Amino acid sequence: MTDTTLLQAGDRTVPPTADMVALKTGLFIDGTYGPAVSGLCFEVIDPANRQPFAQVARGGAADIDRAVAAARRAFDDGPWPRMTGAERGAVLRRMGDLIAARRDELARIEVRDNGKPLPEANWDIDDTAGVFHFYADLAEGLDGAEQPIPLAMPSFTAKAVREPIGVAGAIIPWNFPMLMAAWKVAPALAAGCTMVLKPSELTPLTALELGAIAAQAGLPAGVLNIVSGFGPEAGQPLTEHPGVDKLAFTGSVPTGARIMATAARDIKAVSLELGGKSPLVVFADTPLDQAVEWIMFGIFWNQGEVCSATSRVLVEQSIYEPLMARLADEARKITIGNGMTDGVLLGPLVSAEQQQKVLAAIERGKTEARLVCGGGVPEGLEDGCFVQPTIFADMAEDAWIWREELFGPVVCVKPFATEAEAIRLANDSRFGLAAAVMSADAARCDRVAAAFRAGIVWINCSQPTFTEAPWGGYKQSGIGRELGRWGLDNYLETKQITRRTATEPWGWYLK
Ligand code: TXE
Repeated sequence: MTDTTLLQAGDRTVPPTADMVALKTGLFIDGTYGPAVSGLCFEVIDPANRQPFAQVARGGAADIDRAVAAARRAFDDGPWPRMTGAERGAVLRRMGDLIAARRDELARIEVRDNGKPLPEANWDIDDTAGVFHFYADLAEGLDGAEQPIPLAMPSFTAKAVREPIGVAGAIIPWNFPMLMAAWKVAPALAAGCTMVLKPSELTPLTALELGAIAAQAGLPAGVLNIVSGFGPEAGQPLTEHPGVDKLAFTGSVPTGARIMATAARDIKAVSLELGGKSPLVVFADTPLDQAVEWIMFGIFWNQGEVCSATSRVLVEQSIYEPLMARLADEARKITIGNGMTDGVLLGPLVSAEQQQKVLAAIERGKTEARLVCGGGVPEGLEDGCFVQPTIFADMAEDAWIWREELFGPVVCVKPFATEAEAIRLANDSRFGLAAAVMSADAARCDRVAAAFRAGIVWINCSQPTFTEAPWGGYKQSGIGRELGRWGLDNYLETKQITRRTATEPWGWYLK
């Protein structure tokens, strides 16, 4: 153990240290923190040194029952869905303000929990606050947003109104722990829903802290409930629970498929944000520096643990070798280390399991592609879950390494001869989350962007993500869109209200 003592989960059980604040580590149900019904906890591990640094309550089916009951009461009888959008917006705005005010401490928790470099964790927390502020505005916009519907038949009028869908169950991954919580919590609350949130067992701390932030901002008890725990123990009962009206999930394709199948039993609404193997197409007229910069950002940012990472790079034949040489040169220079250390650009992967998964994938890749650089654990960093920035080239179109999501700092590079070939290779994937194109020719960029079968397209960049814009995938990358006004739609039902305005008898049965 390093600098903290393991303690029982409950209220503020991890004491402050030099680089961390006190944390909430109990389940947040009906407005208060407390232990799991079983009394069990699990350890949270710092992937930079594989040491446990916190114990968190291990929620199970009984805790999900309590949390859903609280959310159900808050939805069926509580004030939240009945408030005006402006009133809800004011609470969301305060949540955003409180997150922004605690940016440094929350970012440091994120580094310990996930491994990412501190400057990237700072972005995450800034974005998290921004998401709450954005949906605060959209909540206000819901007031008076009913739509009159012109009808062909006289003596009837109709309107469409938007209403919260009910109790939402949200299950999130570990790559952007607090931001992924915000992507689901903020629009759900803006819409007037109540929620049970299950963070990833690998990174539960900042999401649990959202409970304290919500309470401080004046969110009524029971509106947001947070149950930390493992997928089969806490996630599965949440997806099966008859008291839940809607499921929102971000994570792997197999888990997403299981959630969809479970939701089908009682026809719950589902939105899924799943994996990707996104292409970045680089034409020869792209300035080399820019190409190298965005290729690197597209795959090494957040250790490549990004659903939209551009992990397949297609390079026009004439610049293939020079670009590869430059890329390898720059990749070797990346500073790897503990995310807390100044100047580090690549932290550890989230867990020993993820590290092993990526290292095993690299070994398989070595049998079907040329390893250009990286390919192992960086020297001197064997204590943490680190993987070198890794580049593969010259693989076949059907190579496993070219087709499967790895979720690590591993990029595959392939040449192409024509625009048509680039588009064909880019779209030849079961995924369709993101795609990017780089060229000095704007018309060509537009053509390629239109041809991509993906939900997110970047031109002359890769990865910039904006709260205002829709986010989600085609094909096996998911269903539905998060962020922007589309994110709000996930949590709204549409009701038509039709009124007969004539007063004379209808005269169908009663002539
Ligand atoms: O994902 P899971 P894991 C991909 C990435 C990664 C792989 C495995 O390729 O290597 O998935 O990661 C909860 N019922 N992505 O195992 O299992 C789980 O507790 C209900 C892509 O972490 O999908 C966690 O909260 N919930 C991705 C969440 O699902 C269950 C981000 C995600 O875990 C459950 C993360 C069940 N039966 C991984 N089983 C992206 N799209 O951004 C697990 N969970």
